Amino acid sequence: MISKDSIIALATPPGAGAIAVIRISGDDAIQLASRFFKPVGKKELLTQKSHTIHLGHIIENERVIDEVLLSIFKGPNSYTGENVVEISCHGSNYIQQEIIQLFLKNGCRMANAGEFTLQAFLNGKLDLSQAEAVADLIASDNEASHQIAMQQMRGGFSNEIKKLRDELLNFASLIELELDFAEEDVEFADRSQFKELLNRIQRVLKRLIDSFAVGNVIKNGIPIAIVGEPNVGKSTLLNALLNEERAIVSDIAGTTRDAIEDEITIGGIGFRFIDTAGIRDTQDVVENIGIKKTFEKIDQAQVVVYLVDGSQLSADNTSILQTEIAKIKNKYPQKPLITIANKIDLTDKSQISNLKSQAPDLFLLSAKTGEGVEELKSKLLEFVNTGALRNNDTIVTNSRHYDSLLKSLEEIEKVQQGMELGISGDLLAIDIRQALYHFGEITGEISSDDLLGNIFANFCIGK
Ligand SMILES: Nc1nc2c(ncn2[C@@H]2O[C@H](COP(=O)(O)OP(=O)(O)OP(=O)(O)O)[C@@H](O)[C@H]2O)c(=O)[nH]1
Ligand SMILES: [Mg+2]
Repeated sequence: MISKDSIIALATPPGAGAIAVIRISGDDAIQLASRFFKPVGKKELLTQKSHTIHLGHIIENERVIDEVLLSIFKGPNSYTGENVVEISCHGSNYIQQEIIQLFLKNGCRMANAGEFTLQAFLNGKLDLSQAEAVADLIASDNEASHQIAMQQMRGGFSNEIKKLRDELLNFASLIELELDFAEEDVEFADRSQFKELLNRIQRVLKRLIDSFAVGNVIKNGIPIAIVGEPNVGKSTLLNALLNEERAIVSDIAGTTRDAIEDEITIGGIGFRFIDTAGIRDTQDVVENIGIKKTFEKIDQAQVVVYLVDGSQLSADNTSILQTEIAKIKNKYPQKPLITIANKIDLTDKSQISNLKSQAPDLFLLSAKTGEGVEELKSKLLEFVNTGALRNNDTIVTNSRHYDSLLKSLEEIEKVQQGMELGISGDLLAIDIRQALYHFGEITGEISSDDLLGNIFANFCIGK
């Protein structure tokens, strides 16, 4: 997988811009650049120090392509660990392409997606989970996902895993050593210390595994389903939350048939709102498919917003409302539920105060005028359990890591059971090795070309 070619790619987004950055990495990167770069100053590029920037021109056969700033980073003190050159040129498509073509004609090859970061991993600049965090960081579009990616990139997560792996490795070697002295019946590995370590590892693994539930929703946006009977104003509420005419609104019951989703950021956290088909008994085949989908969306949602038409509610039918709510609550006992009376702009004052005393949990708003929509956003934020985030705990967002953590836990629990049953050291050692293997998968101490190919294929070119 390691190639000795110098690789080149545009590091900034494709298209015209004020400037563009072209990156070259490889042993020959600086040598190559010096052939086509004429510095404004006297000193040759090859004699310049690492981590310096130089003004000059990119010249092909006497033709000046552009005036550029060229930065050099000498390996191993560079992003990839190899020699790296970054050319900041003017951001015209034409200039970008001319410069890239020039280097391609002269010994560089086009970088694959994520290849710079792959090199960094192969050269030990980052471990695998840190490299993956680089992609997450680039993809993060809100404060919460940014914070998690930053923490992972700094190695918070892998340091924790590596430390435990080292301790476990230490015990594994002691137990394996005992096997060499089987006749003498010696015990190098202190069993009570080992039990204590296993318990500690189990606790950490469980915490990390649990954090995935939070991590996953933060990365993908917390799903909130907006449900209720037809015409109560679900689509109007979606539009009000998104501040955009996203869904069709009409006074015809059964307007929305397919679930409509979109994301916004509230208080630094991404939310994904799902407008659904109104729930009712109907003969319409298409509408029924939509209603079936509504229940699927409730299943997937983190919070359910149940909407009723407040102007149709009178003090004596709040009991009907309560039974409706009870139905949903019974069906989804674990789901946080917010019940909303919409259209309070049509509801008269005395009725509003009536509702407030009859059903104190009822949230009152008008999707049409926007009254109460901001308060709803704050309430949604409260509902989201981001305690872990606030505490700055490590949060797992990557399903590959999640998978390896589950497998590690399974093996650790096998070792624990084995210890309880007093199984022989050689059997114990096998399970410990398995656990170590899954730990190593996370940080990349254990990796295959297939796995690396998969991970880095999801990166942008130039990173
Ligand atoms: N006055 C008033 N009218 C509203 C309010 N919210 C929605 N409406 C109106 O109620 C009607 C139905 O709104 P929709 O948003 O389409 O209702 P829905 O719940 O999505 O309906 P379905 O998609 O059919 O299930 C439309 O005429 C809206 O303009 C509100 O807060 N006040
Ligand atoms: Mg609708």
